[in-house]
Amino acid sequence: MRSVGRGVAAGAAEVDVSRYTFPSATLYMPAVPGRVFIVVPAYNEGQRLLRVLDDLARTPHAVVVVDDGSRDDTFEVARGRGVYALRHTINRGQGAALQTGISFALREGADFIVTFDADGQHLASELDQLLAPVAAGQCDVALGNRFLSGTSNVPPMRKVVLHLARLFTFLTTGIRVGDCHNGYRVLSRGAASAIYLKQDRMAHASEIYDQILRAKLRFLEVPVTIRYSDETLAKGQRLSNSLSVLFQYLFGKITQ
Ligand SMILES: Nc1nc2c(ncn2[C@@H]2O[C@H](COP(=O)(O)OP(=O)(O)O)[C@@H](O)[C@H]2O)c(=O)[nH]1
Ligand SMILES: [Mg+2]
Repeated sequence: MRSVGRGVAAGAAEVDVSRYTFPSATLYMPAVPGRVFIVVPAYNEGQRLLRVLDDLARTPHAVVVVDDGSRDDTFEVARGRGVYALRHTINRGQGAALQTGISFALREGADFIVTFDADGQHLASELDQLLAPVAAGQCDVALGNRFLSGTSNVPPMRKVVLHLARLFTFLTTGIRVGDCHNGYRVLSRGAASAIYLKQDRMAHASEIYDQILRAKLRFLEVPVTIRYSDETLAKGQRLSNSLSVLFQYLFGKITQ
């Protein structure tokens, strides 16, 4: 989207670049009022991460990969792509990887923080529609919802797990969210500063709603596509994990 040349891209603002190298060129920037950092938690994603970074390279935003102690070449893939590459020396879980990336992005001056999975289930082409309401100040947090889009091929068993998770989140936090285990989100700087994930593993997905409520953050749900393939189904979360996530969440609440 960042391009040097003639013609006006839709929704883009013209920037005077006469002080840059090519005095006659015009630079078009996307209409996001601030710096966007895309945080990508990654655990043993190797070649899948490579494809995700190619997809994200089409956006003009900074990318932060947090390798969560992978045993494969995930870290080398990230480093080879010239993105920010952080590494946990041991596997700590998706919640911890997200918090590491969010803290880093805040420290680097991010105005908006996107969370984006490393396994190819999210589409970079849908980022602008998630960013728009946060950039326009309509909400502090935009949450992806795969059930609003009609373009996600969610397998029936996954639907059951996700609806149980939704019920659980409603019973424990009172918050009504249609797709509470969706990792595609955008946070304003203020929202990201108000949230601190202490649940290292998957229970952070419920914990984040406690914090959204406590900090009185305004949220909106935005339709997104979640792509399922044999590869992602073989490695993703299953019903059998749900009990352990439930236990982690309740244990975290008691001990916090
Ligand atoms: N499963 C798992 N994923 C992790 C971990 N740390 C980071 N991640 C990343 O978190 C994202 C979501 O994980 P995934 O297992 O695909 O969950 P699902 O898409 O919700 O079924 C992926 O980008 C993973 O690479 C971890 O310890 N376990
Ligand atoms: Mg996944």
